[in-house]
Amino acid sequence: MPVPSSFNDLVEDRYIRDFVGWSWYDRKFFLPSTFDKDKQVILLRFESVHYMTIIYLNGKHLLNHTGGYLPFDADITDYVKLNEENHLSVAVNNELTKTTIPQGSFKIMNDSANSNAKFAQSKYSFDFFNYAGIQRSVILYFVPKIRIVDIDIFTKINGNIGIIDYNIKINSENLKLYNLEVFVLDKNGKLINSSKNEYKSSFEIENAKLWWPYTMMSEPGYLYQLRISIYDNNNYLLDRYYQKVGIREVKLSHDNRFLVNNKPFYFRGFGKHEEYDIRGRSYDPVMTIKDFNLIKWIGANSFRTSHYPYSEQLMDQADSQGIVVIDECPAISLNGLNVALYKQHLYTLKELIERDKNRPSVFMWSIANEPVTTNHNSKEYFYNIYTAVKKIDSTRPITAATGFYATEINYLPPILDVIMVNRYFAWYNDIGYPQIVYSSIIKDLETMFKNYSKPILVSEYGTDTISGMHYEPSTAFSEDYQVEVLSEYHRGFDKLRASPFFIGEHIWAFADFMTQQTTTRVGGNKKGIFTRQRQPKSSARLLRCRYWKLANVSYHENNQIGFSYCPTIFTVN
Ligand code: BDP
Repeated sequence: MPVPSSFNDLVEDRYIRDFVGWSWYDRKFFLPSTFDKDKQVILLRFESVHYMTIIYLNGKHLLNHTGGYLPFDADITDYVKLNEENHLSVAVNNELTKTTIPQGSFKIMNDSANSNAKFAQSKYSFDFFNYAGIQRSVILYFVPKIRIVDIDIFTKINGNIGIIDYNIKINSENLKLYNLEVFVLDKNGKLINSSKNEYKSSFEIENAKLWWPYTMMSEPGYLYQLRISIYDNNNYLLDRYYQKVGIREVKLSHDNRFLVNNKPFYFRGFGKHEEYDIRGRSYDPVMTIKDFNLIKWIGANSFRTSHYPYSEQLMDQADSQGIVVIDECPAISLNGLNVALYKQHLYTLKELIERDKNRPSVFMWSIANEPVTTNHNSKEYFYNIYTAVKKIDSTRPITAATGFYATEINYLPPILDVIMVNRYFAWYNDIGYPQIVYSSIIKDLETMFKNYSKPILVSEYGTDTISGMHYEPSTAFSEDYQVEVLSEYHRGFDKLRASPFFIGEHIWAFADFMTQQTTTRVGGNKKGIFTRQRQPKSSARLLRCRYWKLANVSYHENNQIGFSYCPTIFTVN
């Protein structure tokens, strides 16, 4: 099996595609004796293995990890053999249970006619295929024994001054033995500030170039760098790390707007998946760049990592291209809340924040998607999750997506800073009647705001659409129907935009994606604006016209003034 990749779609075998249980990866590698055990350690880093992992090196148990989409590493210095072959074994189990994030189940079933034909059924209530395997890279690397182990960055602005608060940790208690040097470099590597032996301090940068989202400023995603070095007392360089820093501040205003650098920010973009043909949920450098180019082509400024953390390389693109991210943990469709689930949920959130805390593109943490929050015990569960996350990061608003209507009992919204809502008017309700969308979305969101007084973002709306299918008058699944339904939502959004609480619109979904097999899915979920191969459906043109209009930019990459991607209206004389 190649790494990185999901194993499911690589073989012509139904059993392997749908396999649930333990699979094993084996790899031999050679390390030369030039490695210096007194000065260095060897780390083995797994960027993502889905879902449960047990690692053995040379037959010895190294570590266990639970959770599918976040990195973990191990110090293998004392386990490796130098000048010899080493044997790495990775056992991966993709079985989901009531206490995994996300949840699922696995059963041996009787056929429905009771003919004694049995089959193994994996079931989950989330709507994406449970791809598995070593889905992101595995990296073997050397680091110095005394080294930088953690960096926390917080940025603020005060007039034209950009403030970078930092906190650097090294793996030694005896700081007197070392000298720490921190340089602030601009994008071109020019030194603009520095400090000596200050592990926790601040830089003030006059006329700072701020990190702005795409289309909000002509140079979006501006990144400074901290060059952090530790020397021993003989001025010998022990470790150096380059940490990118985008100076920006996000907050909610008293009148419920979302602000970036004190300016209102309106989210326009997508719920996405990180998944592709054949390779499944693997990091793909080619497709990642294609997706970012499409996001920019269409004039979006943001996306949600629905419904799990995406690869670090993809997140790097968001930072450097100025695309805003709502960073979601894999707690999707939680139901039957329990203590073990809570522990795993919080553990996953901690890992996520640990990984992405210094990313300027991450504007909010999404703690769940459509959990069942109609029972009273969900109140305590999510309040505790919220409080724990706030304790770790008080600088970013916390959100979650809810599928409940404004009139239903729902314990989640009062807990959140920002409410995300997933809505399927004229699809899961009243299919075939796009005319109900306009008044339904307005009524629902206005009631929601009346009930909770929080900023609201529509995090999903859409219809399944088979690329190339056309009907006039439009019918469900046709491109025409998707365009019509989206247009009705847009009319509603334009009315809602007059109120500050309505802070954005994310369509479901960026591209078609694979799901488990059900009678409502024809080769996966087809709500994409793009096909799974990233070709536009008719709705992509509609969205391109709308998003660029909303962007309201007075400049454009091609320096066209007064450009528009909306259809030209022909007049007949
Ligand atoms: C929403 C879910 C999303 C699904 C979508 C759909 O959040 O994961 O794919 O519905 O049904 O409720 O297309």
